[in-house]
Amino acid sequence: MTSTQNVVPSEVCDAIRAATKVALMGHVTPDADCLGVIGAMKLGLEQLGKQPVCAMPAGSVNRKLQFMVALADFTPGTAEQLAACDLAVAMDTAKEKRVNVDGKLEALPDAKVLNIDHHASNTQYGAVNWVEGTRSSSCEMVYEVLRALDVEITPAIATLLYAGIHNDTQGFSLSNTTGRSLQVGHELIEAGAAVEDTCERLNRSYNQPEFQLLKTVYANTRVSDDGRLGWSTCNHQEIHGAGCTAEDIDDQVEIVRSIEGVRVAILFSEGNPGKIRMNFRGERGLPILELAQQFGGGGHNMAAGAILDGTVADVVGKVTAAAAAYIAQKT
Ligand SMILES: [Mn+2]
Repeated sequence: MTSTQNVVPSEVCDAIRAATKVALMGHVTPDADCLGVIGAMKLGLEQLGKQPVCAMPAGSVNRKLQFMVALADFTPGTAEQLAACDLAVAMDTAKEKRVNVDGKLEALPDAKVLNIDHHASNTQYGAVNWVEGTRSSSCEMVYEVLRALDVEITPAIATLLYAGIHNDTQGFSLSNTTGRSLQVGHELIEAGAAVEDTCERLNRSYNQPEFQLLKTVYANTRVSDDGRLGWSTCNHQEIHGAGCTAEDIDDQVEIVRSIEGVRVAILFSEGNPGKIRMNFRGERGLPILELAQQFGGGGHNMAAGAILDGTVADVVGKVTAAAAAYIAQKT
């Protein structure tokens, strides 16, 4: 451990130091960044003698990411345990309504809310907020917090945080990769992060249903005549027919963005009947957050999401028209 940066607001550390029972929560449809912060914070707070309670409504973690739950060794807290917390740390979650807790923050009436996040669109819903839209990941921020609290970065903590940074930067390959994210990655490896095993689990461990779904996303990919808009779809039948669920959809939008010339990539998925989820990605310097916000969504400048009611065909028609107009306006 070499570098320390005095970047964490003192209120963040003060809120954690003052707490006893701490609820740890991320966003619905948890990804590796979300599980990384929950797991690393859980292990770190135990070192400090706190009683962390992880919020994770049953069944919300997909198969591929179960290893992170095992690594952090947590069982989801009960409603009673969550309600007894005096601090709620919401991480990687841009809006209060995206918090992955049954009953949302009202389920924790006595808890002060600490909001730690790297989404530019974060609504600052905490009593204490540390939001930095230029950070690669929430894991990078929680690393700074744990260092500021003098937590020992064990191999398990390092692995959890590395997984989140790796995933949110697509292996340190996206525009959110900064010198600091590489430096934190370096320090996590020095602390014993299991890089090869983790990245194999994240990127090279599809089971047959997940691989089948990839084939569907490839087959359904379309590109606009000018080559700047790409999209794909997977409807309810295709997802469940492959043996997958709504939780298994997220990174497949990378297939669409990988096409040369595509500036906006969208994946439309119907994990739950009539609810069309959209994953938006901006490529080659074109941000898509404003586009996602046209449909009530949110996220990052270059990666965002939204959900609309309807059929896949209706939503695709409406959203691709808006996306084409958006590209014409912005480029
Ligand atoms: Mn994230």
